[in-house]
Amino acid sequence: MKKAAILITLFVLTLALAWIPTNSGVVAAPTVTIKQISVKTIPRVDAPQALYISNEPLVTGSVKADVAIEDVTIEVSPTTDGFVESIVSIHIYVEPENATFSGTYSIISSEGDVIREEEIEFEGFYGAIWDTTTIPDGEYTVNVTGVDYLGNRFTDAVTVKVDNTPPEITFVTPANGSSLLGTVVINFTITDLYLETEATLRIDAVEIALTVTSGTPVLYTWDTTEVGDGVHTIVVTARDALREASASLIVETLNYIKIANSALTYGILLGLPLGLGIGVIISFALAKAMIPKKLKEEG
Ligand SMILES: [Ca+2]
Repeated sequence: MKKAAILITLFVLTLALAWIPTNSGVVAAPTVTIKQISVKTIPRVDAPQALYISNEPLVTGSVKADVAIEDVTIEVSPTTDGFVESIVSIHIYVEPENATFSGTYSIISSEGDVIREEEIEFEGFYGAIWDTTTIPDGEYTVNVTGVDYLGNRFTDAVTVKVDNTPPEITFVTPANGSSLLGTVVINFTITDLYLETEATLRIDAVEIALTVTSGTPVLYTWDTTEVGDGVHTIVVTARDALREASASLIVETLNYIKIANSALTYGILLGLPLGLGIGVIISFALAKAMIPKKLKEEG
């Protein structure tokens, strides 16, 4: 019916243009150019078309044909195991690629907050940029919903985890720069929304594997007498899905210096009286030996 209506319209237009007289009474040849006719109700047409009323083409032009959509796909990239960070791309594809899609795409948090919602109409491909640094880390779903010219409804969605924050490591004990003796507790906490459970504690070159939970204190008992006196480095390394983070302390152990100092102190404390005692005995012995000799000389 619509096709017939278009043909009738073109025919009436032809008659109207033919009816216009010129000053000389001669009917001028009409020049009509229609650059584009959008025919939305005819069956699928894949190539430019010409409309004919008689043997000669009266009007010509391209007929843009709408094409039924077969599928719609939405993608977020780049992703790593479903995680995204920083600035990412949102790509929406329709198949076939010359089909026109009209609808919306949206980004919704796991709590239901609508982060973004935009009306879109495109043919084949649509691209957008998403800066994830402006929103909290968490799970988000990117949706696309729309229709083709036949009213067929299409939707697709992809869920990603946004993680722009490296693990945060906080030491409680020992204090950075402190001097340590004997057994001490290395106490620290790691926090991250998507913390990997495997972490590492390293004391100088010795690595200790730990299982950690975000926000739960980690206590490691360290016998500092097992290492020599001097400066030591304590490093904690933790990971989330996208990166690794470390924090370190520098401490000094003084066990053997302390022992040596103690020995020296005890030696002095014991040695002084002992020395004095021996000195006194020697003094008496000398005096005893010298006094009779002196008396004999005087006698
Ligand atoms: Ca993280």
